[in-house]
Amino acid sequence: MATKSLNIEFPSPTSNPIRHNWTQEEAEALFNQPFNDLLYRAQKLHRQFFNPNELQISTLLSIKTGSCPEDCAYCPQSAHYNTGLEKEKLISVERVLEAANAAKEAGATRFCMGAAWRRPTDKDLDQVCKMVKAVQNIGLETCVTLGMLKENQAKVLKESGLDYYNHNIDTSENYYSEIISTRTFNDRIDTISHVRKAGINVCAGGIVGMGESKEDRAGMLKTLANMPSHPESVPINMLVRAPGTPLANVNNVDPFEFIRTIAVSRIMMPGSIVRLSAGRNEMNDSTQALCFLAGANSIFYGDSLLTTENPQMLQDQALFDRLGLRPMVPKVANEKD
Ligand code: SAM
Ligand code: DTB
Ligand code: SF4
Repeated sequence: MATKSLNIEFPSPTSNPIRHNWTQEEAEALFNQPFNDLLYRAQKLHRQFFNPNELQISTLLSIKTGSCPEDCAYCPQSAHYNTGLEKEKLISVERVLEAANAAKEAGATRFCMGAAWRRPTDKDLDQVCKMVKAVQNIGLETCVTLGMLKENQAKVLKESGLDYYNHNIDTSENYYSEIISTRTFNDRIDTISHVRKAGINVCAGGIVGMGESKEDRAGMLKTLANMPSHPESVPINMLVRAPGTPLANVNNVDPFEFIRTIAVSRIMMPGSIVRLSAGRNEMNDSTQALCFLAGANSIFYGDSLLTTENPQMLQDQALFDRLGLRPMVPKVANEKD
């Protein structure tokens, strides 16, 4: 196998594949394997941990849109850039419930609510807790992404019954300062630690296609995989190039590099759900199919992400039919009705 020529010792098939001591060199060596070797290895592990024909289905809703004080160079919601976005204050619990019911009807099992905040105030959080309870009550898993959290805020969210908190590291520690100046990489790690400590499932991943190198992609996955516990959910986003942001005209990434990132995520965090997250609208069906072969087993389903477009549901249904993919039933159902 090509791994031999790279002079890197990979664990034998009998050793525990859940590791938290990945080196940068090992992560890079995974990326540098021949494509077919990499996909074969990822798919073999995928089958040890998951049914390869099942997808976890999440739907996203923006509950507070735009005017964000952070300067994330990829983000159409940052107040630092003129992106022509229609801004909106925190929406009502009723509107959230309406969207959650529609998502459930369409087949989603998890409902993710995103707010363009640096961090929520305690008053904001009260409102979000009401949303979490309402969504949980109709039998959907809940996820929120609200920016940085203090330790006690993570506890409050846990008490509301929240299942997942999404907080991405976005890129490698080395490349991070090229992308965001208003919060540090360590701020992000701290928030993720508070979420973990509160007993909420962690959803943490990043973005590919921001001008980063292969080494940066390896570094990002090394940070995620070497956390004391792997994030239960790992969203891998392809940058959606939003007009007006500093990254609006960044070069396209070779789709095979994106697929490699999915495969290396699957190998380094074999028991985690890996989400083929933002960017599907710009991907063809074959690229998406290869992402699923590489170990992606979750998607955002619904016509929009937070502020940008996602594939139409009918188009997704047709793709899943062609590939024989079916929805994954959540392990712990919140079903109350
Ligand atoms: N404001 C909160 C925060 O940043 O923590 C939560 C919402 S923010 C939109 C959640 C994540 O979405 C970001 O960390 C980033 O990884 C991803 N994201 C935002 N804009 C994106 C884009 N244009 N393309 C791909 N991913 C994006
Ligand atoms: C994540 O990793 N991707 C989602 C979610 N977490 C909240 C967000 C994608 C946003 C894409 C740009 C937009 O629609 O605004
Ligand atoms: Fe704000 Fe989140 Fe967008 Fe950064 S990614 S600008 S924190 S909404």
